[in-house]
Amino acid sequence: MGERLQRALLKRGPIRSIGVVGMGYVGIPSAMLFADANAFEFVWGFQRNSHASGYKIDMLNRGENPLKGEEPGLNALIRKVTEAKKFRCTADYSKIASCDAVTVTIQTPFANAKRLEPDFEPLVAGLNEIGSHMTEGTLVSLESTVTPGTTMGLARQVLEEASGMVAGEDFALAHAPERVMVGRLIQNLQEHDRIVGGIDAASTQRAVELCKPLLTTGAIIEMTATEAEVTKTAENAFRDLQIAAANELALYCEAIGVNVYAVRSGIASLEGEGISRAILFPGAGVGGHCLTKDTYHLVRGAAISKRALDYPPTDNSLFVLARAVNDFMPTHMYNLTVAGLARAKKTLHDARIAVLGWAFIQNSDDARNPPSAAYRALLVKSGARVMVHDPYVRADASINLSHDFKEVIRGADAIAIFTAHNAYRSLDATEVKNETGHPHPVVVDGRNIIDPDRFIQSGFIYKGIGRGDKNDHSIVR
Ligand code: SAJ
Repeated sequence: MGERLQRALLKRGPIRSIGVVGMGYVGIPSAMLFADANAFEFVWGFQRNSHASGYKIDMLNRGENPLKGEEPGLNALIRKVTEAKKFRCTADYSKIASCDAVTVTIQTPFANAKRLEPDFEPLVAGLNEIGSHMTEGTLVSLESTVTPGTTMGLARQVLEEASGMVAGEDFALAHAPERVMVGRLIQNLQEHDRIVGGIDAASTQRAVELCKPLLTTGAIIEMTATEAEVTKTAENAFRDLQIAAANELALYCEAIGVNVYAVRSGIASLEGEGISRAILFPGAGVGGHCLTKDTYHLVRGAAISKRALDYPPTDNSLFVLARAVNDFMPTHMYNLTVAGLARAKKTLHDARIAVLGWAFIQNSDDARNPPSAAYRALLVKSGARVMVHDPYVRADASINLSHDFKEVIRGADAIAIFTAHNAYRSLDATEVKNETGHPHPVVVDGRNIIDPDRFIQSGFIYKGIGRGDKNDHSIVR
């Protein structure tokens, strides 16, 4: 293994043309940066012409950005590379044949997280398309987050069966996981260190050749494909664990009657040699496409590995427990809402509730697994009428999601803040109260972005995650 691939790569020459499969939050910025790099001549963006996402093809080819949130630099870059004719989006996968390298940025959700059953159908479909069209000496680089063992296992198998070629001999295969956050996609792709792991040394070096031109301050970190898979899933599982610890602390602070944010900055003040205090922020829940599933990819990796995991099978994994704590937070928001309404002698039945924020993260239109969805479901089940506001997420009548803020809060018995959008940071307590038309509306702050005293002084009944110091305030009549 290796020499034959070396020869195939040498014969192919330097990477000039690239294919990016999956035009989403990772695929679009990656494709644009590849197209903008002098090292590369042309980039194809591959997108299935599906009912849900087919519209992106024409938008991108018109030089427009299908992503609606704040993404510094992305709009201009899309215009630049399409005008320069260095990028084109298509649903015609036969163009893969002309690509020296193909990256895979396809979603890898779980069909059933509890039973560790992933939904790899979109990934396998994409790999099949790539395998059926790729030519000798192509590099395939998986950027999607996958269960450890997938690159060396399922991905290699699907590509070999579809192409009739052998990984590590006729084509290169690597895992170079994305590490981007919505709101700073371009910056993260350029400045975060890039983990690159090939199935062999030649594949690793070919993937380094692909990733390096994108980096400004970020460095390449080489490892094996499986190490790269564990690194990616583990860094998200650790982040989820840190958030769960902050959330549990917030629940304790409410029970004890203190302000978790004062406690948090106290803890964070302990600095010095060898001391790191990465205490994150409690909140209304953890959403998105990453932290909500990558723990299960990591746990599944150990569960399906040929080597036995030396840990009592009945005992829950720490990471899975953390998932449960974070998944509980929307229910806690529900309980705070019920408690707040009770102080106004109201129940949820027939109450009007305004939910502020459907995106899983601030200043973005990314509404994958929003914590507010679980909260809304509980409210609807209790007979409440729920209106949803979000400045970025596409309006959606099925969940009463509107961009008209006043319409959403009009007549609201309670207002629940789920996303820390900038638009909600400067809410005027008196104006909001007048719009509700109630003497003592309830406000539940799930992101600690409003000043409790200003709302309490205006007559609100205030509840906040981790605000044990305020949650039993006396009502200002
Ligand atoms: N959240 C909290 N408290 C915090 C931080 C976040 O409640 O202190 C919530 C957010 O509100 C959000 C969710 O967690 O609902 C996820 O937020 P995030 O900031 O982790 O955003 P992601 O999921 O887009 O980004 C993560 C990042 N992973 C790490 O930092 C280890 C990012 O670097 C990854 O690229 C991304 O997952 C991914 O694509 O895997």
